[in-house]
Amino acid sequence: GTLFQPHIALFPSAGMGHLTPFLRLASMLLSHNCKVTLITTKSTVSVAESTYISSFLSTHPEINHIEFQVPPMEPSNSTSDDPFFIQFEATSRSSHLIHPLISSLTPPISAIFSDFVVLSGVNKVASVLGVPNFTVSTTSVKFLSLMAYLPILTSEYSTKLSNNCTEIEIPGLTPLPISSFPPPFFNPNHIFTATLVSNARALKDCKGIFMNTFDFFEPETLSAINSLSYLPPILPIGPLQTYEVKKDQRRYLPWLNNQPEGSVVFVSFGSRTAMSKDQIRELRDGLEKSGYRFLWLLKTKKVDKDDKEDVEDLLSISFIERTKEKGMVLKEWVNQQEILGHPAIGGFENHCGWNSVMEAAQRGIPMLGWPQHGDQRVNAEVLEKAGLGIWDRTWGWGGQRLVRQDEIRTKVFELMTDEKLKSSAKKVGEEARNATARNGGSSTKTILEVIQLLKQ
Ligand code: BUP
Repeated sequence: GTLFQPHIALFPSAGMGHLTPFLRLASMLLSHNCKVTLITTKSTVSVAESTYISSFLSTHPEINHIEFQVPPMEPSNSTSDDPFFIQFEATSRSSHLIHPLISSLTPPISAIFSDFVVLSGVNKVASVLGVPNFTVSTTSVKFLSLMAYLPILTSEYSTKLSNNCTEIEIPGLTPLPISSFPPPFFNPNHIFTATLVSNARALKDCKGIFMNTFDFFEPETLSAINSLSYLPPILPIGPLQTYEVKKDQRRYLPWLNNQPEGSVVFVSFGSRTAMSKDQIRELRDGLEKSGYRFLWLLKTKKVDKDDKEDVEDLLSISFIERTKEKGMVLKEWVNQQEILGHPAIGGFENHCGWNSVMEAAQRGIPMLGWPQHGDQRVNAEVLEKAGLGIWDRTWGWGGQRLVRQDEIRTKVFELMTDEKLKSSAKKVGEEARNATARNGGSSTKTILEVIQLLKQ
């Protein structure tokens, strides 16, 4: 009948990179008159996650919140000590256990939107409940296509990676350089790889895959992946729009307001990068030598609550003194969307986490990519091809080698002076805003079609 209110259960996985797109999607669903249930794990890895969840819930009391207690895993001789990977695996293994938590809700669930990392278990729950499960992918289409192919790839490593090949051919897609594969992918037993492989096998059984991207950004990969018979429809619905409430304590704002338009490099490597002290010093000197103004978000630990060192100790008081007119260094959570939207920002030096890429795309801010781990090198290829940014492949993965101050200075200079880059990034921004336009944007249409379907 008419006016049926679909009830959608959202189930994100660990880390801000995963939580963020889900909260943005939740806020969009609410604005389209859907009922939303948010499933989160009982304890989160980072403080940022729990802060975002509680502030989101308090601004949206109409949301039904379910806390899922993930059964602890037997202490094993794990292949990784990354707390996010460990949480991925634990949640992935037990995701089918959400069934009793959502089977008797009123009104009954009409669909589940779940993270790639819990896909396999949630597919089973969805099929018992007789509702569709859509995957929400938190990466580029190019990296998704690599993950989708991973089960085949890991079983064929011996033949594929034999004679020193430098690229992998995935049917229908442009070849991927081996150097862009996340290093754990070469070990099929690594928990990151094993978790992705088991969920990749389940991709074919979900109803569709929401992607935080837009047609203009990855045209070739999008059309190629849509022709692969082993995948459900790919649904580009990005860039997902911010909902974040502006906080009062933003001591960077008055500083930013005083900087000339387009003059500041915003430097941030996401919520999960632990940069070594040596590398931080090279970056510090490279930034200073570039002569550009900078707003630098400094992090030394993978998990926020472990990050306790002082800016002065890390960078030296004399550096802070010398650069106090030109630069600001922060060691706190900021509203990144708001910073990227500030007229003073002229460039973004970043790890190429997919949310960050989409946030820069939305504003047409040129990027200097410095991929650190995971999907980030593949993402860097994508954003370079789209005209949003540049990166230097010889810098390697985060921590692989010390990138010297002069290399950093040179690239920052290029980022801030390349006029061709500026105009192609601007074009990306226009296309991103077209895609998300309320009337007729391609991404808007795609999500509205799904909601419409669920309303019937
Ligand atoms: Br740090 C930081 N403020 O201080 P990514 C991040 N963010 O708003 P990541 C802030 O968190 P993965 C801060 O705007 C983005 O939406 C940022 O996601 C926001 O990278 C999100 O960019 C971070 O995808 O996650 O955190 O490294 O490794 O999963 O990509």
